[in-house]
Amino acid sequence: MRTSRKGAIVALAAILVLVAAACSGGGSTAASGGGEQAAAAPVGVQVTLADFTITPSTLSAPAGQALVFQVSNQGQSPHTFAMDVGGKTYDTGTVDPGATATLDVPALAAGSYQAYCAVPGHKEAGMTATVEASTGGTAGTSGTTSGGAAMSSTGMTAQQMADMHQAGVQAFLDGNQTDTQGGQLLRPTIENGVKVFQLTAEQVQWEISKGVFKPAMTFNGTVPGPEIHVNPGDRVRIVVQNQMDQPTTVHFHGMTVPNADDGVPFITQPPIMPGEYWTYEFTIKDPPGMYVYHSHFNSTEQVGSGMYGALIVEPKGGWKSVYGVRPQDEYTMFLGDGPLDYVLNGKSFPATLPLTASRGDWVLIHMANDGSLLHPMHLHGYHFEVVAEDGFALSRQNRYMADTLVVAPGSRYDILVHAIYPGAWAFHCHILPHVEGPQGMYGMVTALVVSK
Ligand SMILES: [Cu+2]
Repeated sequence: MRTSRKGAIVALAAILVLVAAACSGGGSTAASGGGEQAAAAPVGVQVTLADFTITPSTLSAPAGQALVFQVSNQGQSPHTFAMDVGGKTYDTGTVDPGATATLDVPALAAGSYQAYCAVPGHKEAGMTATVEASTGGTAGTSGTTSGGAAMSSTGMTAQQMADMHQAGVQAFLDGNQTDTQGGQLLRPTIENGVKVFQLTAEQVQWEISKGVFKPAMTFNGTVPGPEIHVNPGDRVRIVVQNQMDQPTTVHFHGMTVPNADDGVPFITQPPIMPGEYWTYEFTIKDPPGMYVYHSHFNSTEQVGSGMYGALIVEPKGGWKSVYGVRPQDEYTMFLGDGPLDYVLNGKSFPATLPLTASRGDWVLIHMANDGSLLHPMHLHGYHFEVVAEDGFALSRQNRYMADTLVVAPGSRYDILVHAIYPGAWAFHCHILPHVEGPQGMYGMVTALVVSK
């Protein structure tokens, strides 16, 4: 975290914490019983280092869930935060005075673990803490957490809950949580006037949030796969190489294509077996808008694990020729759920990227849901205009304003936001278990950040 941004971050964090609090009223996600939603996201644990203490001295954590220790050094000396688990040492490395770091620790079995500063002499000087990993809501029964404060039904103190929410928001606002991003533009080669795109189906470990890797099935190694941009009338060839250990096919969702290029195994083509390739070729007959390519083989696993990408038919005269205004900012937002958990563009909050705009911009967002659940996407502070459905621009009288748009599996929408209100405005799925638990926000949360 850069200190120069600290004031702004704290202010934005306050906004988003308020936002989160407003959204989270009502039923809580049960901490006991280890529901699937709770198991999906790593659990943040707040740690403060000083000269020469670790606070709190007893760190309560759920057993059986990946942990992310959010470490802040408020001392005058460099320190580390380290833990020995099963013969392996997990260590942040040096955290300078005033700096922060995170330490990812895989799921722990229930029990007590020692944590310490690994700088020589500091452990002996008293820089130790106990990590109590427990199942269900029994954490902290000894009352040894900070101040011996009362536990909420979540097994955390109110302060711990607030701290974890804040840590997630800070990580989001710090940005660049993961090294990878999906949806990058795929450049074609031109062969005799045909735009040729190369897609490779491959299995990778995909980082959905910092330090949390999931086995993914991808096009060209990313989730979403790369973006294919074409114009009406283009002749397009898409060569799909299968480097996975199971067959696949590719379907061009919403596109008008010859039947033989529809990508359905044993209806229009044989599956593309491992090591083989298949060529799809067609002319773009559909109007400008958002379309999707995705696997059509073992789809629950393959699409759920990331095999989808945007196929954008761009108007030759720019989007103004279709929607009447010229967008200064253009984003694609893929909704996903399933084996990769709840993700926006293949990332779970806080690793999602914010949508940024300057005040007064028109922001065009192409939205698509390639998950298996409905996701009502809600933008705070604004009403947006729905200008296209399933790749077809709506007529003037059929456009409509909304702040919450239910995006069904397979649906696409183009929406326009006139970014006239500065600030960080949360933009999230409103099915609450997809976005927030006792430890803070996760999953399908991002923000529209409008500069002044
Ligand atoms: Cu949702």
